[in-house]
Amino acid sequence: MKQTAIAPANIAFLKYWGKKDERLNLPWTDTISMTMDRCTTKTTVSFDSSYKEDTLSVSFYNQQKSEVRDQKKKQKVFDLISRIRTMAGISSHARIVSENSFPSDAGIAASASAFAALTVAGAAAAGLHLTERKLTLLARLGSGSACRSIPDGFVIWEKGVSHETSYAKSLYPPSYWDLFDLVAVVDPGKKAFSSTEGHEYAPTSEFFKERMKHLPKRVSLLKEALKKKDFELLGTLIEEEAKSMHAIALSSQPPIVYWNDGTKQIISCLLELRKTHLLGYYTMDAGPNVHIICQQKDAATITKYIEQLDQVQMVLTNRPCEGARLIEEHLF
Ligand code: 2P0
Repeated sequence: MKQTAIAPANIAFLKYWGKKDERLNLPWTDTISMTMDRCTTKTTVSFDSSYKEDTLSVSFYNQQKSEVRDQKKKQKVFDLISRIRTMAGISSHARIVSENSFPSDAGIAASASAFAALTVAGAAAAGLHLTERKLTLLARLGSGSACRSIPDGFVIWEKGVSHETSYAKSLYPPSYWDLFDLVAVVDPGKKAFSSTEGHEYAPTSEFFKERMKHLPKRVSLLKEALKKKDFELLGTLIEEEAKSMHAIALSSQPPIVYWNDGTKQIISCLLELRKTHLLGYYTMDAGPNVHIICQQKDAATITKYIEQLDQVQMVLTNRPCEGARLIEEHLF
């Protein structure tokens, strides 16, 4: 059977950085994120006895479809498909075709949206009827952050203590709060260290244990900020968390420096704007691009300022959205 799903990327307010269990992608802390409507992956999966092997092709916005050359990533996709096959008790091979809504040179990690869409389409194509919670467990095995792209809007990934207990769920629907994530792209290039390497090195930082001490309090304050819609508290926590994660990366062995001149230029600009009560708070993933979290009323003005910076190549405007879901339109 053939099924297609669409899934958004997500931006972590509280970060997954370091794995308690590398095989199961179990995080050390609960993490909290927001889905991103402008950055999505659409994936069609079909299982058919006429296929001789599993195949995968991927395309980005405005580009031709191509084979995935990164063998490790490809293997992770096929591993997830094999797991789905086993769960469904089928033996046919799969054809997987995937399309990203954002340009490949935007420097935005596609693994969260990609594995979320693959999980939802793959499970349905194999005839499985899984709960949202079970889908998040499966997506997590493909890529940790992908579990947060299955539920809607504002999402928590409970760290859990085992495969069954490390799942994601929605805290609030997308319409709960008019927040924006303006992604200021400063470097579209491939990063020197993958997230998976960053996770592996994180515990070597002398500050890792210190970070662990602060996380439970930050998790509860962040939940509080969301509950009360306290934007200044939310922004302050988001920035504290981004600095904490990047301090770990910088001080790990080997050290990882994700920031570049553009990152610093944007942070300086946001701090200047804050003096004029224009509130945009920064966070970065495993790369130099800056996600600016702001309220709807300020999004256009902040975008105008950020677009004028010489290091900024483009700004992608995202709002919270529904999580991964099946759609009718197939890619082949
Ligand atoms: C996060 N990141 O919470 C953190 C912040 C990047 C920076 O989760 O090895 O692609 O596939 O489980 O999920 C990116 O790491 O890692 C990530 P794997 P993943 O969003």
